[in-house]
Amino acid sequence: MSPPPVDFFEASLGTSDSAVSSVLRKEFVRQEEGVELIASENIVSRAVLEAASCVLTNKYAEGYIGRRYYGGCEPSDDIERLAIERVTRLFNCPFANVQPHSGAQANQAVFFALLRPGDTYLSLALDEGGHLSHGAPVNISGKWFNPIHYGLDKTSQRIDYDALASLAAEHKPKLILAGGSAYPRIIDFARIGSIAKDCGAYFMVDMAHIAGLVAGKVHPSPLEHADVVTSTTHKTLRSARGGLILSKDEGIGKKINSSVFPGLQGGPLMHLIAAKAVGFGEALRPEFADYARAIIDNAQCLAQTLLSGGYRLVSGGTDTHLVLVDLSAKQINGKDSEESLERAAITCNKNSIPQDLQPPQTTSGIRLGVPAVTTRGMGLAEIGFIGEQIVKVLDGLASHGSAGNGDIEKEVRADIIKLCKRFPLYRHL
Ligand code: DSN
Repeated sequence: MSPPPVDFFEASLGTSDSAVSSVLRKEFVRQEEGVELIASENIVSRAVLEAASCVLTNKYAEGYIGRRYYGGCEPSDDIERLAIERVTRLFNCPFANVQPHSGAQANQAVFFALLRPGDTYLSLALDEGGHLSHGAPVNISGKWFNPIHYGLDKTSQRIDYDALASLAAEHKPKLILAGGSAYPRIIDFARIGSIAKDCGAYFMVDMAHIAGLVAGKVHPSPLEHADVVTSTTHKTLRSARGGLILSKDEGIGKKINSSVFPGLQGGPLMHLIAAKAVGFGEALRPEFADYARAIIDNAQCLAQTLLSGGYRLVSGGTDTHLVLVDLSAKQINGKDSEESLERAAITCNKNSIPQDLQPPQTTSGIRLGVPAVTTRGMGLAEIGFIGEQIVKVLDGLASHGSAGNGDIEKEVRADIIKLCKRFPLYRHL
């Protein structure tokens, strides 16, 4: 006998599709019971989560406010207007495009607006903290353009600005790109902006990782110096998953708009623009600055705990939300460390370190970030405890070989789950 038909408009996901629903339940438990240290992840509010699954998922709204290619777009216009008004206020600039589906697409849109195929630009090398979409050979940004990479000073492991200036003088790039995904230090935007000016290049900053720190005013803003700034919206900024482009120059803004649509994308994801608007609204509230400050304090605490436990950090520490642990002296690699920590309910990612001798699938480092645990309300006591557990697990790996020390992993896992129970996530789920 076939099962009774479900009520299309009323049946919950659990009733309508138990297969998907049970996997989502598993993911919720994974998020709630574990410590999330992936530096690019965070946990959104219930309000952002609700908006992300709102009725705008049903709507096509190709075009821009007041200039759509479909009827019925008045609420979409209202939502996009709210998102733009909030985010331009948050970052104090006149132009925003909130339609990019992701940070990589936001970067593509800037390249499409300001560069021609084959043009030269400078960016931070991927294995020194940069990003795939900043000119990696496998990415469109590396295949269709001519990226020249600057890197870090070998001793300080901070950006070598003198070498960057020499590269700019030598190659006369059309654009200089700053920002990355595993660089733990404040970037000197003023210095790179002036190098760009000297060689007549656009200055672009990808602030995806630090956007929430900038919004919370605990990190310098690139907008004072850059012609164009891209970001994701879901990392430290803690809004819905997606991308964003900002500029203080309305002329560049016009080019960016045509580049995003119709240049690269079709219909904007209006439900996610609604959710971005909610997140931007949260970031405008005074308590967001407290959260941003707590991220810095927690990252410093994690760095200190790992250093005290005998682990080396790239550049010796952090100014931001993340630390990059150099495991090479311990004879363990990033892949085994990521896996061993995951068995202990601590999630992070393997990451190349400068001059890494291991391939990217193995790496000699792990990247750890504190935005998600900070959002949960964990403070210095909890972060210190988590840092000690990481040291225990990694020491276990160093003494037991790549399979790790199962007893320690089990013991840490139990303690981490106990800790996480004190910081519950969404109670309505
Ligand atoms: N995947 C993001 C990160 O982890 O940094 C960047 O795209």
